[in-house]
Amino acid sequence: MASKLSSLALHSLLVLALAALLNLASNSLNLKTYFDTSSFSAKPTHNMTVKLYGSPSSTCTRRVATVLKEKNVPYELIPIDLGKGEHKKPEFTSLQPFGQVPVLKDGDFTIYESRAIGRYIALKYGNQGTPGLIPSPSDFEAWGRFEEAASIEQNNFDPFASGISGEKIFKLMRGGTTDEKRVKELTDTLYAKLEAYEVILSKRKYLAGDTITLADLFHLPYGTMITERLGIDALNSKPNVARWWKDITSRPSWQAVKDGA
Ligand SMILES: N[C@@H](CCC(=O)N[C@@H](CS)C(=O)NCC(=O)O)C(=O)O
Repeated sequence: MASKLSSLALHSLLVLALAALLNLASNSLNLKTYFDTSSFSAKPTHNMTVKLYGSPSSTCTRRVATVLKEKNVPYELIPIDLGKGEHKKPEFTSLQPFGQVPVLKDGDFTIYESRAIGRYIALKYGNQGTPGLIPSPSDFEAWGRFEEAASIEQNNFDPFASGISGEKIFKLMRGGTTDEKRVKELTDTLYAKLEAYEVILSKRKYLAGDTITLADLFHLPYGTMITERLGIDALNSKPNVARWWKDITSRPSWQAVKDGA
């Protein structure tokens, strides 16, 4: 009788243990809802850490990382392997329909386009880190000057610096060959554009005035790529441009991410 009872107790214990195990498994399945919905992260999102989806070495990812550093915003880099085509997979294109890095997730808010992300960070975290990276939109003149400078970077610098990098680096990575004639045209145009930079920077410390803004920082990734990786010395060829370039490249924010976001 006693042995029957103890085998019953053992059986009940086993049933209870099994139920507990099943409960644990189902809870851990439910926990999935607390995790990032993308397959790139298995880390809980409830700590609200800003997530930067990108490739540590990508220029646009590092453009955003510099701004995060300037604004003292801790972030978690969620690596997207461009070599494996992770940026073209549905998990990623559901965040960035063009299939390009970077993407930033701040709580429930998702944003892409590196310069737009930079503006968002500078405004949202306006009260911390480096002040004045973006002016208040209610200061019309400062705003206008800032947008002018940001537009200069996007239209008079980036197409040439990224174009040269595209020809001399990215094309080769895809198995193509560099079009040297196009590189020469882009390089000549870049030098000519920097004549105008020299005029502007002989009157102001930075592109939008006497304090640094996002417009200056946005130059860093491609400027460094053409200077350090390709040996094109355009940014050191004129005194005021060189002074400005030395200033912005020596910022701790850039030094922290230049070799990897
Ligand atoms: N305008 C976009 C450009 C993004 C972009 O070109 N990202 C590159 C890496 S720097 C990329 O994802 N390249 C892969 C591809 O276009 O397929 C931005 O500023 O965020």
